[in-house]
Amino acid sequence: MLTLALAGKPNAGKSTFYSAATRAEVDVANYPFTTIDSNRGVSYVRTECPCLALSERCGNENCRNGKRYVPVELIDVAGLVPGAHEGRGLGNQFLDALTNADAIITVVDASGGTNAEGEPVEIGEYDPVEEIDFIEEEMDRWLAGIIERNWEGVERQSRSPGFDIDEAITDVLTGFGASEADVAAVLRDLEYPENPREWGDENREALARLVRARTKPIIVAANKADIAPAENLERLRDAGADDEQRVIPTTAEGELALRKGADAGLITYDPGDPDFEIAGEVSESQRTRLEELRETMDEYEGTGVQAALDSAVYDLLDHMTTYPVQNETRWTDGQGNVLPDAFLLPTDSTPKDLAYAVHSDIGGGYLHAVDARSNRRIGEGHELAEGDVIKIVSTAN
Ligand SMILES: Nc1nc2c(ncn2[C@@H]2O[C@H](COP(=O)(O)OP(=O)(O)O)[C@@H](O)[C@H]2O)c(=O)[nH]1
Ligand SMILES: [Mg+2]
Repeated sequence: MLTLALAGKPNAGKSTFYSAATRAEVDVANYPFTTIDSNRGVSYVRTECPCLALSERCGNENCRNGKRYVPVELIDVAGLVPGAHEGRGLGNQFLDALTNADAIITVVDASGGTNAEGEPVEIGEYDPVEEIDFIEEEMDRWLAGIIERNWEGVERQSRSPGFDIDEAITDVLTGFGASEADVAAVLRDLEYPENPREWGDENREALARLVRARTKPIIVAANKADIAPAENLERLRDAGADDEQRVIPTTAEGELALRKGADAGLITYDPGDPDFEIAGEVSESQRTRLEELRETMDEYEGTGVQAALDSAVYDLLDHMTTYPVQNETRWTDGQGNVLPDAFLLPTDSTPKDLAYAVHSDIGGGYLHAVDARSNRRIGEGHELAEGDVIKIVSTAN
């Protein structure tokens, strides 16, 4: 499963985002509880279910009237303060948790109502643009520290014949989730001395920055959008645009309220909807709060929480949703369940990649695949697309 980690300074709203995003909304049969442990849970990205093309909705537990929710893992990690890479605050605990992440959602307090340490200040007093930079920098410097501490080993290896710098650096970085292909790609973009003994801090820092950017890309949730000065959100977006970084206004608190309200039957709302409807008996004060929230949602096309998750997976990580089936006419598995599974794969994946994602035996015995929408056989090099429904023919099924 893809893993997203929530990063940010204390009080930015990470835990609120996490609670909202991991709340059991859809029946999660395969995951008895959405929380794996205190800070690791199952969340969902939302996409259009292919069943919209059928005469009836699929009835899958993760599909709500054509809104398909596909599981991803979400980690809520300790707050990050300036100096975390040197072990300040819960820095190391935070940074170690990153190791498992495919992408990072940096939650910033867009209201500017908390300083760099997360302590309350007047709304608008702290500049959240600084927050984006310092959090990224803490991660980069932490990784540079790991490289630095292991550099002696690289130097030692360089004395033996057949030394390969890509391999040696990969050894140092595998624990961080970087593959040899990642390291090779990064080293291609980097100018560095051939002899590891001639590397300086600046070389290791540049390496760390590129490896982090490649293996832990960041998307920014500009949180507390409900109370943030509009000007802050604009500046955050501008700053993001300069760095080619996606910035999505969110109100985690609003999303949590909506999910609780929907669970209690007070409102109708599916995560990611741009709006909600009041369906039950609400008090005057609840109504006022909801109407205020609606204004924020009107402005930002929803609460942004689902949008941030979706954008992390579909845009930042460049993934798509594919649906393996056994019966290409009915789009079912062997038990007659319609569109039983959804797999998130990189957008350049082929039917064979999907076969391997389903099971290594299915991949190993891959013969060919059929596009269930067109009922045509597709070639081995064919790249799948979002929403593809695919029958895999394999010696293993
Ligand atoms: N106004 C507003 N407050 C929020 C929002 N998200 C979180 N908060 C509040 O910010 C404070 C810190 O939130 P928390 O999730 O504990 O932050 P964390 O330290 O980053 O995990 C709490 O009082 C939350 O209720 C939001 O979207 N809007
Ligand atoms: Mg927290």
